[in-house]
Parts: sequence; C-alpha cells; structure tokens
Amino acid sequence: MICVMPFRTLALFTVFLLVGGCRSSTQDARPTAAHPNVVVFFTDDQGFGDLSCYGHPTIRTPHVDRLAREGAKLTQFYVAAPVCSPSRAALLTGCYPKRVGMQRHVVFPPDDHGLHPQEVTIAEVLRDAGYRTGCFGKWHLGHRKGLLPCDQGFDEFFGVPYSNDMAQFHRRKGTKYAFHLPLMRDDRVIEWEPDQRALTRRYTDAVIDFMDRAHDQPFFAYVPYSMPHIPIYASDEFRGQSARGLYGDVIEEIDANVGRVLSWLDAHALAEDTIVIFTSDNGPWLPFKERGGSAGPLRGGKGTNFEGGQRVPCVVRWPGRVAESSLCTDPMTAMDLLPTLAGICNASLPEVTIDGRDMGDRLVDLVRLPSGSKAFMATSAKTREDLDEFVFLYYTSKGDLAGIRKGRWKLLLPNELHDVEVDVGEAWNRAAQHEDLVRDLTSLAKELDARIESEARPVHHSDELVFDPRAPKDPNGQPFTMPNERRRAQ
Ligand SMILES: [Ca+2]
Repeated sequence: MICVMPFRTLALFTVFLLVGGCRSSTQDARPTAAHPNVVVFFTDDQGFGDLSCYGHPTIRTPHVDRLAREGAKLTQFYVAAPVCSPSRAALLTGCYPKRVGMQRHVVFPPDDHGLHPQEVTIAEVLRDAGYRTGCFGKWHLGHRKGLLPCDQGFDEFFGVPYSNDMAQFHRRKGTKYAFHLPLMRDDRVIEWEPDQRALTRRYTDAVIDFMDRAHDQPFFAYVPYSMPHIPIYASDEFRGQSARGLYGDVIEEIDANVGRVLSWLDAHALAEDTIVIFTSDNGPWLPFKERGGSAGPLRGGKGTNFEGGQRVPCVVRWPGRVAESSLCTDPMTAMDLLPTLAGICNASLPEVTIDGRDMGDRLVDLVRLPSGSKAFMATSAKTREDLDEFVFLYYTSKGDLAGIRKGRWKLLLPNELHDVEVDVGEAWNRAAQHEDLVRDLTSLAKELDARIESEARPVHHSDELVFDPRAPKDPNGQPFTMPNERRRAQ
C-alpha cells in the first residue's frame, strides 16, 4: 500500500473505535486503554509452519498457542523483505526498506551503514507518547556510532548488534573470518562471543527486569530473539526434549520464555493492559535442512520471494479488544505495525511518508472460532470487500523489485502469476491464461517502485566505531580470547 499515512485525527478515531472513547493521559500515567503496554516478539528465521498453532505436528508451543487462543491468529501477515536487516527496518519504520535506504541485503560486521538516525521508529513514536522503550535481542540495523538502538528511540538495549553467525567462533573451521560477535548493554560491549545457549533466557531476563522497573509508565518491549537463526542453540533444560530435534528444542525454549513474560503480566494484573504480538522476521532457512525451519504449506523460504520467504506467523493478543480465538485472514504487513500501534497507543505518526496502514479496526470484529478449534483457514468479516485493495511489493534480498501482490493475485516478475488465495503453495503458474493481468500488474509494480525510489531517503554512514569487531578487547582492555572451557562447551 503506497500512501501518505493517515494523520493524527485518524489515529485518534481508531482509538475511539477500539475502546469506545478514552480520556487523554499524562506522560507518566499507568498503562490504560489509551496507552496500553506493547510487547513485540520478533523471532529470527522462524517459518510459517513452526508453531503448533500454525499446524506443526510435533513442535510444542503452548504459550504462543495461548496467545492465539486469547487473541487473533493472522494467516496473511507479510514481512517486507526475505532477510533480516531490511525486514527489521520495515517493521520499525513502517516503510519499505527501499524508502529508508536499507534494501541492500543485511548489515555485516565491517559495514559502516545503518538505518538513518533521522528515521522515526516505533520506539520514537511511542516514547514521544510517554512510553518507556527497550530492545532485547538482535538489532541488525547498524552498529557504528549513531546507529544503535539507543540512537533510534530505545531507552535501553541488551543484545547483539548483528547476526549470531557473524562470529569468528562459529566460522573458525577452515576459514579466516576476522570478526567477532559482541553482547551489548546500551552502547557498551559487555561480553565477546557470548554463550549462545543462554541468550534466549538472558534476553527474557532483561525484558522482565525492564518491566519490573517501568513502574507506572507504559512500556514498549521489542524482543527480537536471535534464535532460531543458524547456528542454533538450546540450553541444557531444553536440549534433546523435542521430537523435532534441536530446532524444535530452540523453538520450545523461545515459547517457554514467551510464557515467562505472560506470567509476569498475569502476576502484575497487566495482561488486559498489554498488547502482545508474536511474529518472525522472515521465512525458514531451508538449505540448512533439519537445522532450519518449515514454511508449512508455503513454497520457498528465507531469501526467496515465494510466500514461504515473506509470509510469517503472527499472533496478536489484547484481551477485551481483540476477540479471543479469532482468525484474521486480511492481508497485513509488518509495515502496518507502526501506524496501527500509533493509533491504538494515542501516539503521533512520523511527519514523513510511510507505507504501512492503520489496521487497528481489522483486529476487532473477527470471526470467533469454536473454543479449542484447530481450524486453519476462515474468513474475517471484512476480508472479501477489502482484499482487492491490498497491494504489496516484493523485493529480493538485495533490494531489486521482484513482484507484486494485488488482491488475490501475485505476480513474480517477469511472468509467474499465482492466485495465492487458491494456490497458497504457488504450484500453478496462471500467466498464460491472464496475459492482460500480467501486463497490468507489471506496470503497477514498476510505477509504485519508481515512486518509492524517487522519494527514497538516505541510509546513514558512520565512520566512528563503537567497538572493533576485528580486534575485541575484554573489559580490562586486554585482547579478547575465547576461554578453552567455552570452546569445549559449545
Ligand atoms: Ca532473519
């Protein structure tokens, strides 16, 4: 959807629509219907089929399943890119990666670029509305001076700045890979080559500590777990437990940690004042076979523009507002989160063009499934009439225009046409039967892409290191070396 975003009046209207009117609230008010807490879990490379509530036959995810049972499960939720950095840029800014200059694959340790600090993220939008904000997990939008989470609206950060495989420790066999992986708190490195078996738990510890300290201030916790991105690790408690093997162990450990956050919300009587979203940054990394995930019925995975690369699981819980056990088949995208959350949280939209849509009213009034139903496909009340208006551009992992979806039809350029409502596995190319449609969709895709390109804002380059990924130092200023016991343990 390419549009100049709705203005504050529409955001306010949406809030009234959702909660039937609300009072204005001060900067330090408790979370309320007008300022609910927000928790976004954003896993790394988890596929559409990798949750039991999305049909996986053996991976057990009771806590995410609980979110789905107490909220809405989305069946057509897209991320804006099939790889990490551009997908994260889109989620946090509400823009196609190309609009914010982040479309060209992922950020690597020697890179000097990242999301421009002048771009407005969800964290900045919510912080300006009085929220305390934290990022706990993998950032991957730049790691030099001016490019880290605390430069993008987060009050605090605990996590890794780039992917967990961009570490010398994991590439040492037969390679001369020069870079190391740091674990950071805010703008400081606190460890090098952290023990990845402990990361999911440690990120969650940090989330809980953050929520403990929020007191009466509404909070936004962005939780981009670095698992199940390769190399995958589970702690001793979970390793060997899943019939799905180590990948299943990893997902079940993530699920248990989601459960810890839900328990905290229950214990503090904040479940009804908190929107919880669980989704993934792109599809499964299929070449890794059993170490990668599953896209379920979808074709392809990470790095591809088939549905398996960009359609991901997404569950939204907001008790009392989003109907329990509901199913949302409206197409939505990660870019919609910023304007949707701004509308719900009574926050102002950025004063620049964004691509997402405020979908707050779609998350209510959904079809309610029978209690305990495992139904996978149903129709939300508004899907049919709105489906034809849905327009979404697909870009390759390097940022080139790859295709378009309009309504039920998806064209992968130049000549592969699928009705993805009927053919979710993209098995039957219908281009030969619909030559006019192929021509029209090609024109529309190129026109919209050209508009984004003409309006695109710059990526930011920084020449100042926060840390040297080639020559890490320990906290005493001495060169870092991996302890032998850690080498043996991992
Ligand atoms: Ca990823």
